[in-house]
Amino acid sequence: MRVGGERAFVALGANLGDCEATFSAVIEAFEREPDLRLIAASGVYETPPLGPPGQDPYLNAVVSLHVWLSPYELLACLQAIESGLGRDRGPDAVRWGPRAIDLDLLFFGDRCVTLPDLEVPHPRLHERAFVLVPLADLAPALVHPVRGGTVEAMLAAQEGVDDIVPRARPAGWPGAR
Ligand code: A4P
Ligand code: MG
Repeated sequence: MRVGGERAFVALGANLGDCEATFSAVIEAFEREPDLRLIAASGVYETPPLGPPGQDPYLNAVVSLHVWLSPYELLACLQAIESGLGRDRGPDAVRWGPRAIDLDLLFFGDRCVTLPDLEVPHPRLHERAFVLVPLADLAPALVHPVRGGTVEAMLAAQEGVDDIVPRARPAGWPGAR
């Protein structure tokens, strides 16, 4: 049995193309990675878009992983999966605009990372119901290492939670464990 490693939480978001198929493909991609293991997956939710107007609703979910990678290596792995699934990061890509898939690293153990292209915990997770609702499926008692509150407490402070609707799990989507 492999020892060591860290527990990480990753948020999935998508609102372009066949988002359910994309979510299934993310799970398959994680299962192919030699240096991580999928531990659990939240429910899948339809959420109102945050960002520029005129976007379709998003599908959102969170998974927990056990990883034998550094935070930076995990980010590179997430970005490679995004690219493989058609994520456009070109100069025309709009911040908070529609995307085929967005994989955000929420937590990496209780580590705090501040690099030019990686901040962990994710700097906006505490203000996003579309992250906190699925995260609370997996880890309601998890404590934010910088802010100090639990996921459940951060969720209780959010508006718009009632607009987040559970969806049927896509094909191949794991059960919450
Ligand atoms: N980066 C830094 N820290 C991290 C981290 N912890 N995880 C850097 C992932 N990436 C991190 O990200 C821009 C850069 O952030 C990356 O190159 C990486 O080096 P991006 O994914 O290219 O850009 P973005 O997603 O447009 O920007 P941002 O600020 O990450 O946006 P968010 O916070 O991901 O929001 N509405 C709903 N309902 N559901 C959603 O999922 N998502 C967004 C995007 C907007 N509205 C949404 C949703
Ligand atoms: Mg992002």
